Amino acid sequence: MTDDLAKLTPDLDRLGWDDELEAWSETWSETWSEGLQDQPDGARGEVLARGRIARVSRGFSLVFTGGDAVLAASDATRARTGLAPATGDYVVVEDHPEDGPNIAAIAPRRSALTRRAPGRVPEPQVLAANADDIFVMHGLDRDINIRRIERQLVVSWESGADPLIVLTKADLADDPESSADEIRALAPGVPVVTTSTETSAGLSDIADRLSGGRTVAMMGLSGTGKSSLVNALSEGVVQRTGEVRATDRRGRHTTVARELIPLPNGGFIIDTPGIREIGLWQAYDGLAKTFAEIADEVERCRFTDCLHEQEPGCAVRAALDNGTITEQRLAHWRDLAAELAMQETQLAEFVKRSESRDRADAERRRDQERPNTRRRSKQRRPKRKKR
Ligand SMILES: Nc1nc2c(ncn2[C@@H]2O[C@H](COP(=O)(O)OP(=O)(O)O)[C@@H](O)[C@H]2O)c(=O)[nH]1
Ligand SMILES: [Mg+2]
Ligand SMILES: [Zn+2]
Repeated sequence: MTDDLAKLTPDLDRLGWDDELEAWSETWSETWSEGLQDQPDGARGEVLARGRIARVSRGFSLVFTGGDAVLAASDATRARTGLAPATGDYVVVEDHPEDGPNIAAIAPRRSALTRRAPGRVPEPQVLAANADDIFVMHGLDRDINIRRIERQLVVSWESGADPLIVLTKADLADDPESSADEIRALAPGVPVVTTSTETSAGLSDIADRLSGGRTVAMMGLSGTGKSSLVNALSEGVVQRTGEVRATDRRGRHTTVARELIPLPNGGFIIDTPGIREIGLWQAYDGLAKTFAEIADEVERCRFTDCLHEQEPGCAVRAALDNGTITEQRLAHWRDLAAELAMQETQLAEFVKRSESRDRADAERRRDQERPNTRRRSKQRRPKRKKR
């Protein structure tokens, strides 16, 4: 935590702490201090700072406060509110006599880049909060994976921020503009820019997106040029390459944590390194926005539960016949919709299982409180047989 990020301390204004956040924190503080009145003197915390989370790692958040950056415990927040603090969150930090600095409150998020958390439990994970734009990044040094772009667009639209497709390493492509055109055709309504940190092509377009204190979150596989872009945009002020890095098994260097990086032009960029899989999390709006031409037709099908196969009055089939929808887009849309449907099933099962577990726990507790129940007598140790 003793790297350059902790030394960068943009003031509250620059962090985007506006009237709305001020009003939120005031309302919050009033309710909070009322709640504290019931607590004994020694257990009362006090507000230490307001700020924005620069990084979350291992139960701690580094918070830009305008003054010195503060390291605050995040786990307690999650336990108390069910919300895990995320990079980019606006927060109030409390200093507690026993627990030390911790995140006392998280402001309502204006956008939240959310994926399904890795692992078997169906739950969301916020990768970046309060971004204005999401850069969906792909390197022109390899074949473009359109399915990956579509998936990233679903997640981006769902976040509430606007996606922009950034094609990096334009210097390595024969004809970057024709690649951009191909992608424009497959991602209707999403701006596409090509850049190169080698030649500086397209960098001013990118910088414009970040001016006026805007926040951008980057999404892209390792090696697509995210860190290089940060270096180029920061004009050497923030040297990311070689810092805050760990060596992975293959001996390559990778940035390890999601970080909110202040840029000289007033903007912020959030790097999300090391993310290979973006699982969707209940991203119905995002899916509809990414495949708008299909979503429009689905609305017009005669049956609300139309599967767009052989049903009469299916607008999707009709649009396929007249060419407003392509087979490819429909197939990709079906796969992503199926992923969301599968998740609903998993979620329902998970809720059912945890409800029956809760019931069982409650029964066990009741039994233990009640003396002389069958369950208790069963626990008695069997008598040892005499030899
Ligand atoms: N030729 C060229 N190479 C680039 C460009 N941007 C990044 N690279 C190289 O691509 C590799 C991965 O870049 P990096 O920024 O670390 O990717 P990250 O994993 O997304 O952060 C590095 O070797 C960079 O030097 C570019 O615009 N042109
Ligand atoms: Mg990187
Ligand atoms: Zn239909």
